[in-house]
Amino acid sequence: MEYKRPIGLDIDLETGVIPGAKKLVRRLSDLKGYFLDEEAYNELLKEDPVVYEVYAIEQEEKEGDLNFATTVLYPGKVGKEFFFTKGHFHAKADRAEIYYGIKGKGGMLLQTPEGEAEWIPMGPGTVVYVPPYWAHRTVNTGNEPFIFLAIYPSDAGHDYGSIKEKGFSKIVIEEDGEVKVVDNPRW
Ligand code: S6P
Ligand code: ZN
Repeated sequence: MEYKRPIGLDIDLETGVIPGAKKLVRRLSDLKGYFLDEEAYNELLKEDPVVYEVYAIEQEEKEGDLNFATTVLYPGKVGKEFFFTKGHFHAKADRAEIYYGIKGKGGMLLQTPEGEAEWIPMGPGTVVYVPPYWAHRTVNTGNEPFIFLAIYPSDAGHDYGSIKEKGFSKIVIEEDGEVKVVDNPRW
């Protein structure tokens, strides 16, 4: 049997960069239809800022193997809503995941297929267990990049469809200078 080689890498804890990783960039224009305030979205689209970057070390989609990736989620808002990642179920919906907070401040919105949502605040050192079947989206509620590591089965895949259409049942906004998790009026 031919064995794969082990990997040991140092994540840059200031920037979130994983050396040799595949880099993915998501700009505001990649998130069309995701934010509630369309006027604010179109205004900010003139600048089309980078909302987040992902640095991933991925294996073939085989049962038993693991991928890992850092995400650098930039600070910002569209109207009252904080910048977030698209959010997804796993294509193999029963695949779980672990997140680990590295830098900055934010949190994770999780949601069952029936729409029951949960919010978990995250900072450096926070570990979050994403159970099978829960969709997950991270949100930057701070003023600096929110950086975290995700470790997930290499055959998990991404299912963006239903979140793109309906979003989460909760949204994370700034109101009166406070971070609030409130019902999504469009849900
Ligand atoms: C993969 C894991 C993360 C996200 C990344 C970007 O299962 O959950 O690496 O892919 O945070 O989020 P999204 O929702 O655009 O894939
Ligand atoms: Zn995931």
